[in-house]
Amino acid sequence: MSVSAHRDTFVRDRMPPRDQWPDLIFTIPAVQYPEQLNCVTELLDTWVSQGRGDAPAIFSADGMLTYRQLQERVDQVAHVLTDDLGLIPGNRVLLRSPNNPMLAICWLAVVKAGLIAVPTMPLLREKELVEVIEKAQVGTALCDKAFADELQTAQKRCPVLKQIVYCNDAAGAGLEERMSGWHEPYDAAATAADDPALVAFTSGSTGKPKATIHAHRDILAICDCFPKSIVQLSANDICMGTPPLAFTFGLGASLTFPLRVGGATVLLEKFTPESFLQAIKEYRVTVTWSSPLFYRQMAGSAKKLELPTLQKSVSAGEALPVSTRTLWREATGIEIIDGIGATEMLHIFIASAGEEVRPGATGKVIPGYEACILDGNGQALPAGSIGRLAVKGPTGCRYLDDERQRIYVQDGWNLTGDVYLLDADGYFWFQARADDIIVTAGYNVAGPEVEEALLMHPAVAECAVVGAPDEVRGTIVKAFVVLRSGHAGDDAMKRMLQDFVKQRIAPYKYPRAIEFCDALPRAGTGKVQRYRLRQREQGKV
Ligand code: 3UK
Repeated sequence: MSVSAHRDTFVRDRMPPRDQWPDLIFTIPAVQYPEQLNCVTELLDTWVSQGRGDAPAIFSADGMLTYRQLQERVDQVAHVLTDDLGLIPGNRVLLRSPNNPMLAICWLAVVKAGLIAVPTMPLLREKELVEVIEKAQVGTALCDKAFADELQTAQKRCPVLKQIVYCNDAAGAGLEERMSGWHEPYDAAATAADDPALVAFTSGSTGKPKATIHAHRDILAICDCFPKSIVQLSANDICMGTPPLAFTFGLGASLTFPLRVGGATVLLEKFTPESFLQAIKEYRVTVTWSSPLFYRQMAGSAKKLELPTLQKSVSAGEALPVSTRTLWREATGIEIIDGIGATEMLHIFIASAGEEVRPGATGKVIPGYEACILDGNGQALPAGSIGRLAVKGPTGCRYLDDERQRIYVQDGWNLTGDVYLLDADGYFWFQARADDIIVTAGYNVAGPEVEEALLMHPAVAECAVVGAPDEVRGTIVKAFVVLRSGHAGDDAMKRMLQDFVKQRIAPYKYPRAIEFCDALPRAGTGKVQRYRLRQREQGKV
């Protein structure tokens, strides 16, 4: 029996009932853990005690922090949280900041102290912050001064949020001042492996955001699967990514993965495609983590980018179009590692690298996880079929107090909401989110296939394809297209793109309507919000 350290059992008490949990499987040696563990001890303290305290851990605009310096600061913040502010294990702490060293320090301190981190996406506004605070019943927030405004207005509507402590305040007050009073090492809370460490909110395309619960063991399990077997990360690696640490893709990519192997991370508060490329050179980055669109923008029109240290690039969050994969390979020589992950699963569970890559496919299920595709009745389908993606592994979905648990988890499988084709070699080919399948004139059209075809045209910078209501045809395929600069969005361009698509995929899939726009609606994770385009179209009739 494991012994929980949580004296505040709010989150533990709101886990789904055991019979609604997904199966958790620990089949590979890499994910055997003791019943008691604090993941920050494993990610940080072990390196210092093993004599690697002087190795670089975090690079940023403010300079470099070694593992020892990082540990010192983490221990200071942990003291402030529990000894100054009086928090007890199991309390939730909201984190709000751009990606910078202080955010990393705060995340590690919260978890080391046995508290539960509730990171928030930088783009969240007052209304969404209120939802997060109320749902997770957050009493304390650590907030970068630059992000104070929205949180302050949210606090007025949330009596539960008693205290906000600011950091990176030019006035020098706040968290840093409190930290300076602490010099002793901090003993990590003696948490159970399955004590909750993180409540991560989904980007929530529709309805109320969902809060996913992840334990100390889950944090280690994601570090010991994808980054080790597929990326083959090592202590020599320097990682740099675009996703915020509040998005679990970014948490792994830019914090826990590099720390787990004794490597380093570069944390950038702001970047553009150009400045990110510059930073790869400046910090001698070896592995980048980003979204398909950002790789496309970085590849730009340049045929050759001089990035001598860069060895690997990981893409996740959305399907990686073949044309984007090709552009990045032509620019850098690197074959992108595409991977599908989900907030519910914490990180990536299907991916392939190097020689194993099949352009157009996401990849194979990674060691430690199992995946299959199911028909409408929950029966596994044979290779060659298209169905609902189902996955299980050492991590899985546990929503905080949410009816939708029964939708995501069925018969022990996590159902991500994606439609995939599984081929005879075990490769998974993304078709669409189930909600994004367009039914037009009796045919099923997967929007991403039409998008892929459009993206092959050199005039197209980005695009999104949805079903739009049509008086005659019921639903038609409609494309929203952002053109590269120098191209005009006129009728001639529409006809050219329509013909272009017809030549590449079955003609009935071509977009009958095309609308040119300056940008696509995107969530803070970088994902295109197709539902917003759909809603707009439905609002027109
Ligand atoms: C979609 C992909 C095709 C897919 C995430 C890596 O994206 C992450 O989590 P979210 O909860 O969204 C999950 C959904 O996003 N998706 C993600 N990656 C791919 N579709 N190809 C891909 N490579 O619909 C999935 O169900 O925001 C990604 C690591 C951690 C994450 N949380």
